[in-house]
Amino acid sequence: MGLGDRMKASDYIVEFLAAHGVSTCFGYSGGAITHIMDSLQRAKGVRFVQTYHEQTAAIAAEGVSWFAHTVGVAIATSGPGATNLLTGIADAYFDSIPSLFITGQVNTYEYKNDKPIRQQGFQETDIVSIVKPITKYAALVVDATRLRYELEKAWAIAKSGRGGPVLLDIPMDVQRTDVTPDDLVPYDGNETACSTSIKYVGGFSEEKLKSLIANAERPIVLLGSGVFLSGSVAQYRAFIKSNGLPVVTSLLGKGAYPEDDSLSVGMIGSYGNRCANIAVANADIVLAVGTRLDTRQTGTNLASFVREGRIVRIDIDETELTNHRLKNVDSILGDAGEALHRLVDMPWARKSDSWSRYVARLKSGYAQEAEIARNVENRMPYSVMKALNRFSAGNQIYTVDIGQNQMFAAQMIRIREGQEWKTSGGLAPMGFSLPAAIGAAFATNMTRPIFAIVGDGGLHMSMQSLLLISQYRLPIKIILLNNHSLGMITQFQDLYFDKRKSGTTKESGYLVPEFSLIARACGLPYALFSDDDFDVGDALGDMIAAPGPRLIEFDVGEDTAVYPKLEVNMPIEDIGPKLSPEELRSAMIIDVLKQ
Ligand SMILES: Cc1ncc(C[n+]2csc(CCOP(=O)(O)OP(=O)(O)O)c2C)c(N)n1
Ligand SMILES: [Mg+2]
Repeated sequence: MGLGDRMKASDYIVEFLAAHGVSTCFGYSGGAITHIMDSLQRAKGVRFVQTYHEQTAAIAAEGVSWFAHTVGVAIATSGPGATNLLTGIADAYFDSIPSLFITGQVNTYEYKNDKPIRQQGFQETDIVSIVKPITKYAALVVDATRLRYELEKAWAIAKSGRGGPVLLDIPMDVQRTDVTPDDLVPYDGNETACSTSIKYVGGFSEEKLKSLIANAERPIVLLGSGVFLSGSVAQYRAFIKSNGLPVVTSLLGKGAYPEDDSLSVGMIGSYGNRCANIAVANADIVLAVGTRLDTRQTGTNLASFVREGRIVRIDIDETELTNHRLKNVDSILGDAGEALHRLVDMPWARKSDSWSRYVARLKSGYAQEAEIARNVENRMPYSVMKALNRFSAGNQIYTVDIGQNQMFAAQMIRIREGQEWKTSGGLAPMGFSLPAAIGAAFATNMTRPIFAIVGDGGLHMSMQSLLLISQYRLPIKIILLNNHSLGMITQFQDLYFDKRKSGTTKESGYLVPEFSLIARACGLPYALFSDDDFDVGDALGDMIAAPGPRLIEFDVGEDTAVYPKLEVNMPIEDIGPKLSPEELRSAMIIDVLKQ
C-alpha cells in the first residue's frame, strides 16, 4: 500500500488484528458488526469463527489468550450481542486474561448521546458504561481518525501489568468510512509504560526478606495463575526444584509445578487437598506468587491462616497488595518473573530435613486417594478423574467447568509436565469449559488433545458449543459428569438447608435432557458409562484415543459429594469431614487450639 492510500476502516481494523498476530477471531453477526465481519471474511490470515452464542465467543477468546499467550479477540453486534459477551468479559477481568472485545454500535447520528432517553437507535445499548467496572479500558470510537490510537491503546492496556479485557465500541458509520492509515494518530504508550523493577511495599525490604528466609524452617511455595501469566513457569520450577521446597497451588495455579513430582503437595483452599491445607497451616513462611489469596483459598477465618508464619506475597497489582485483609503479609510489588531474580539468591537452602519429612508424611496420610477411601461414598466421579490421569497424553489440555465436577477434577487430576489446566476462578460461570476448550483447540491449531470436563448443568449452559466442536472436528473429548442435578448446590443444601432442595434436582424442578440424542443431533460420536467398572476393558480408552471430538457421558448417580470441603469459619487444616481432635493435633506442628 502506497503512502496516502485510503482504505475502509473495517479493513483497517482487521489488518490491525492480523498485524498483531491474531489468527482466530470469534464472534456472532448482527447488523451493527457486518462491516467488520465482511472485512474478516475477505482478510488473509485471520479466521472468523461464528460461535452460535456471543458468550461462547468471549470465553473462547479467553481460551486463545491462555493457551497461545496472546490477546484473545471476540466481536459482537450492538445491544444483545454486546450484552451476551458480558459473562466472558467479567471472567477475563477477574482472572486477568488479556482480551480484546469489539462491538458494533448504531451509527453516530442515531446514538442518543446525552439525551435523557433510554434508547434512540434500534439495539442501541451503552455497552461502554456497562462494561466499565469489568474492563481495564473501554471506549466508544466516534471518529475514524482515532481508530489507530484506540486499537493500539486497547491492545497495550490488555497486555500490560495485570492483564485483562478491553472493549472498543465502534459505530457502523465509523466502520464503513474510509481512512488513510498513514494519517492516523498513533498511541504514545504513556498509560501502559510500566516499570520492570520490583518494589518492596509498606516497609518491607530486601534485608527483611533475607532475614525472614534465613530464619525460616518450614518454607512452602504457593503458586497462582500469575506464574503462568508472567511466563515464568520454567524458572519457578527450576527454583523450587533446586531448593527442594514443598509447593502447593491455588485452583488456577494447578500445573504451575508438575503435580506428579515429590515436592508437589496439592491444591489448597476450601476444596483443597487435606495434605496441602495442613502443610500450609504449619508453614512459617509461605512464598505466595501471583495469587489473590481470596477466601476460597484462605477460608473465611482469616486470622487462622498461616497463623504462626509470614506470607511473602508477590503480585503485579498494587491494589491487591494494599487492600488485603490478611495481617501476616509482607508484600513485593512486581512481575513474578522479575521477583524471582531476587529470590534465587536468598538463603532458601533447607535447614533440616524434618520439614520435608513431615510434608511427605502428610502427603501419604492425607492424599486425595486416602480421603476418598475414608470419606466418599459414591466414588465414581473420582474414578473418572483417575481414569483421565491414566489416559491423558503428555501434552494434554484440560478445561474444566464449575461445580462438583470442577472440584473432583481439581482434587484428583495430576497435571504433569507438558500438560495444562484451565478453569475459572473469580467469576466461575457454568458453561465455561466447552468454550474454553474451543479456544484452546484453535490456539493450538488442533494439535493437542483436550479434555473438557463439564457437569450436566454446565452443559445445559453451553449446549451450542457441541455443534461447533463437531463442525470443526476439534480434538476435544467432552467428559460429562451427569449427576442429574446441580450437585455443588445440592451439597450446599444438604449442609445448610436441612437437605431441602429447590431447583436443583428432578423432584425440585431441574431436568437433564437425553444427552445421547443431543450428541446425535450435533453429529458427535457418543458413549455412556454408567457403572463403576467403566474402565474395565478398552471401551473408554478407545473412545479417548480416537481422533476428533467425542461426547463421553458418565452417569455418576444423583448422590455425589466432594470431599474434603471446608465449612464456613473453619481454619483450612480443619477441613471436613473433620479429623478427630487427637488426630488433627498429631497431624499438626503448630498449636491447634491457638487460632
Ligand atoms: C452461570 C452460573 N449460574 C449459577 C452458578 C452457581 N452454581 C455453581 S455450581 C452450580 C451447579 C453446577 O451443576 P453442574 O454443572 O451439573 O455441576 P455439578 O456440581 O453437578 O458437578 C451452580 C448452579 C454458576 N456458578 N454459574
Ligand atoms: Mg450436575
